[in-house]
Amino acid sequence: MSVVDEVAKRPATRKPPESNSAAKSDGSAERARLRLMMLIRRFEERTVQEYQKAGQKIGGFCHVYSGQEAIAVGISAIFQKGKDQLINGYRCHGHSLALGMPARDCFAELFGKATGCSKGKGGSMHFFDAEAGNNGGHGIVGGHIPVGLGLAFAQKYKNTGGVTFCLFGDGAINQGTHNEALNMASLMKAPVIWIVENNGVAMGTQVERSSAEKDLAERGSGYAMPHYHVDGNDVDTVIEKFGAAVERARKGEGPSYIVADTYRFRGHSMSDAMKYRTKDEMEKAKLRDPITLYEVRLREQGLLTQEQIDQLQEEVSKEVADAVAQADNDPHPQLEDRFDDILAEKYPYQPK
Ligand SMILES: Cc1ncc(C[n+]2csc(CCOP(=O)(O)OP(=O)(O)O)c2C)c(N)n1
Repeated sequence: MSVVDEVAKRPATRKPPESNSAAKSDGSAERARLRLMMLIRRFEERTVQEYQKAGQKIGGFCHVYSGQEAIAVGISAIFQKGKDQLINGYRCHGHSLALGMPARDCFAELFGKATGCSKGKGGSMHFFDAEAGNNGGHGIVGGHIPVGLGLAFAQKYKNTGGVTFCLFGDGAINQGTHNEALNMASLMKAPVIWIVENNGVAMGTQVERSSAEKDLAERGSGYAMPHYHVDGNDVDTVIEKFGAAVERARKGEGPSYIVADTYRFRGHSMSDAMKYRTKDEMEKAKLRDPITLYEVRLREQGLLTQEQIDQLQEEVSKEVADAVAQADNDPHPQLEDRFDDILAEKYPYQPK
């Protein structure tokens, strides 16, 4: 029996939230969300293939997002462009696609091309789109958390009505930056949503071995802010629960701390053989695949047929294949431009 059939057999664990209910919907938003999750998955699986090609087509570290798609897509459903901000760690492909970055700009960045979103100089960990409010991926674990606070402080100071989504992994919550930023955010009532993407493991270290307090949401209680877990594999739940935190922040009531429990299907980065995971654990995780769960739900609600789902899959595969072909044909940056955009001012050490 296929995983899809097996998931379909199981009783629904929850009803979709009211605000998102099929009765009130013509299904177009739900179909778009499923398509976006599929696009991210296909993008990531193709990234793995491209990374493994000879000739170092993709240089440096590369961390894929397969399995965590419901979080990025849920955020994109409530993110207000032109108003809200997002900042992330290094596992940043999914959020960038979800906020509308074209797959071609992403592949071009991975391939080090001048047409990439960071002009080919950032690579996998530095997908950026300032205009879209995407303040990008950051490689130092926990390093971007205070920057997220700064974005939120600016929103409050300038009274923009926007909120900041600041995402980080379970491995980042033991950094000192996390403590300082949460404390200040609460004192300032900054409009920030702290989001722990808890995939249970930091590189190969299980969360039980790195955090003394096993209930990660409890971290928020020490800073007097609402704190809770959500099922990070259920896109409807993400929209509902993150949406509540966003409303609170927009009303000036301050930050929230949300732990989105999820799973990553691939290794930490490309060089990870995942020896810390058992076959049994992986098999169980497949039954909670966010894309399969949503496909089953939309089929049950009569919003999509299996044929239409297959059609969506074909569409995203083509979109990804076309993006790779375009990025392959794009030029590399010019040698004389190599020091541009490194610093806001002119790079002082430029060789003559
Ligand atoms: C300050 C710092 N220490 C160590 C590293 C090496 N490192 C890179 S990723 C990582 C694990 C982070 O895991 P987590 O925050 O859970 O994110 P996930 O990969 O699960 O998304 C570590 C220790 C780093 N990049 N920065």
